[in-house]
Amino acid sequence: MRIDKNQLGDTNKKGITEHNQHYDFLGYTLTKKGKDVNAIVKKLQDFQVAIPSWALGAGGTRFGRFGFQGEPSSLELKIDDVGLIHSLTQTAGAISLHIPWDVPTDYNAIKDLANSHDILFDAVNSNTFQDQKNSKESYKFGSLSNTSKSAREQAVTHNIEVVKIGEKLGSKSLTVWLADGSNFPGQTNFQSALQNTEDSLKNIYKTLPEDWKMFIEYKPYEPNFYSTVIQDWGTSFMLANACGEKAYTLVDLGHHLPNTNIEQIVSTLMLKGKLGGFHFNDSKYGDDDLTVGSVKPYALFLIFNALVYGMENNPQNPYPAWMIDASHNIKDPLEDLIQSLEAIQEAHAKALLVDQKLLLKAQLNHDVVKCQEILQDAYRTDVRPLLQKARLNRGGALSPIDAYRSLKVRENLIKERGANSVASGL
Ligand code: RM4
Ligand code: MN
Ligand code: MN
Repeated sequence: MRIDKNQLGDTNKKGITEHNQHYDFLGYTLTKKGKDVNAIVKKLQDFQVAIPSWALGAGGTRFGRFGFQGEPSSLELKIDDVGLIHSLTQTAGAISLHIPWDVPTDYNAIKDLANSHDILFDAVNSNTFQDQKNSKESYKFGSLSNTSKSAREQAVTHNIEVVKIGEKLGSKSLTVWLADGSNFPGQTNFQSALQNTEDSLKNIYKTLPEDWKMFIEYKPYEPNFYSTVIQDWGTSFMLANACGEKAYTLVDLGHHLPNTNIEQIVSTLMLKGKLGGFHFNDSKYGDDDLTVGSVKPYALFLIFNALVYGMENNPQNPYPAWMIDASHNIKDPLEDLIQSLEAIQEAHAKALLVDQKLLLKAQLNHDVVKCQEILQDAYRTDVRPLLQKARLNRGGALSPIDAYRSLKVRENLIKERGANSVASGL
């Protein structure tokens, strides 16, 4: 199934008068406050978030998985699904492949398909957290950090192969997330695990094409529950520095212990020019992979405030690669992703409203109350008409979820693919 712009025109008609009224009123208020509304809408239009190829089917936990009918059972169908999300939201203009879950067979055909949906290939992700069929070495006790040289070499070779796959698709970055760590005190020697990881990463790094970046992800725990080799941003930052200027830290929102000040981490990394990639999700307890903005929307806004500040003030930092990294246990994955994209753009738009000049003035005057007022004034603004405008300008849906339902997308997918088709991945 594909959604064409005419179909959207019809569904958009329903709410357009109300939208225009809301947009005009908001535009008037924001202009009075000195905001350039068109420039903000343009920034929202340009902001594109990659959808990971593993997020289009139902996720699950180790206690079970409840399938979702009409799941995409091939890479081609996954790209079609991203195409559907993109045509509705106009914010999902990229896909991030996970290797070996989604290895293309016919590269030209895959590129043409993505192109027909206006979708680019973002970072490619390696996987050394599972053993693949017929692989010589096991990652049970680690991959890049393994005490066995030949296990480390296998993991390095896999990463190099992932880059080769990405090159054929036009990707420009490799994301390395390691599950390496230990489950019990004494199981591992922290120093040699870290040293092995650094050496392995350097071996991957030195084969990286000139115009590529390597993103090093961190995570405090899971799947190992006593220690993780790259447990925090500091370790990732250190390893990225050890590798060189094309290596960066990747921040995944779910990879922090509760109450960590993520906006401060973002600021530190951007000041140092080392924030390369960003994974969106939300959580209550840990790496819960919940819909973005569903639990802590204010925290997301504060993080976006740091991101927007960094994008405006830190030319030393590259434009980060954005990706949603969530798992959908009970929702229709496509609806869930649409909700996440909406929450991302909402936090982004609110951050764009923060009056940075006034905030700086209040900070210099140590006017703490005013500082909070400035942030909360932006946060309390209902920016949804701006998001709608950005989508409409690009030919998307006024309300993506309503359109998804009224066009009966899932019903159509079930008809096309059958009730029992299952997506590969998580
Ligand atoms: C990890 C991490 C990675 C993702 C895998 C599937 O927790 O977030 O980015 O590739 O999950
Ligand atoms: Mn991640
Ligand atoms: Mn994760």
